Amino acid sequence: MGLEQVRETADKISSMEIRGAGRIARAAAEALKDLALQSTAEEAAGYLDELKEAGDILISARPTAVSLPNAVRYILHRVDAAGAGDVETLRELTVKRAEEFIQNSVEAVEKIGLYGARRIADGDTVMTHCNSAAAIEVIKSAWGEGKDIRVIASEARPRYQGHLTVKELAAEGIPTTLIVDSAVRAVMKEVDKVVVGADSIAANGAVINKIGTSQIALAAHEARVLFFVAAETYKFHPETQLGEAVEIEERDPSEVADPEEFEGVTIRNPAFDVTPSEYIDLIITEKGIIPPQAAIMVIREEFGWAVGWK
Ligand code: RUB
Repeated sequence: MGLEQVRETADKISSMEIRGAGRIARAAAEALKDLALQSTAEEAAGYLDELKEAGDILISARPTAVSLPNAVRYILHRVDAAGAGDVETLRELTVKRAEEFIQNSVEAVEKIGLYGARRIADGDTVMTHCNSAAAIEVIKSAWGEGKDIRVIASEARPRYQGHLTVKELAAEGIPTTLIVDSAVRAVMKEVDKVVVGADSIAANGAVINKIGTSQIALAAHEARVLFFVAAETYKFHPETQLGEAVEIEERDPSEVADPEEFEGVTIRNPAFDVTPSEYIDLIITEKGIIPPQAAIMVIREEFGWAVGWK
């Protein structure tokens, strides 16, 4: 119990049973809440050590989505800042902050849907990539407002998260087309807007998202198609303002092809890529729609306290 259950959540995140930056963040918050409820620590110091160890375990599950450390930090910083207290007080605070993070996260996605839908016009063809709850919320929200839209979604090899996306959109009755990732440029002339999610957003406005996103941005730029990113403010990466680079996860080659069938061949599987800010028109957050150049302001406002804080 306790840390064991935290390790189980971390394993589910690494294996992608729990995936997508927002879901990962909420799962981490839930795991810290459960740990708080189960902890048998008798002293505040022991309790805090256990909580921090759990935080480290969760953070090391996947490296690219900053939502994961940001969720852990949101809770731990506030519990830590409460200073010395008895275990019961710290336990209650942990539960309260974890629930608060989860609720804020759910509401943030709803707001992003609402604000983002204002940028989708009746008759638009919208392209999306991978499976982003925030991007999908924008599309569903526009459809819910009665806009006659259609979606083109790329499959997102090697894990095919695009399949989840097309099923979810088709279930809403939205006209949806599935394409292979390499068909993106060929169909871009039919597209009015691209909406994708984010795993991390750097201080310079660059967006880190599922591998293939930057190629889509390039094709959109060439075709003068608007490129939107839908992302909660906890996807902004505080350490990037101090020059830290976002780590791009390289997953197991066997997700791409069976290495035994390709003797002597190096198979690589980078899971994310970086889209520079010049290819991004807008970032839709729950606090408003901003140009990518304003990313630094979001980081200062949301995470001013976080720099230098573990
Ligand atoms: C998922 C992915 C999503 C972002 C945003 O990658 O790149 O676009 O995480 O998703 P993976 P959301 O499947 O490897 O986790 O908007 O749901 O947070």
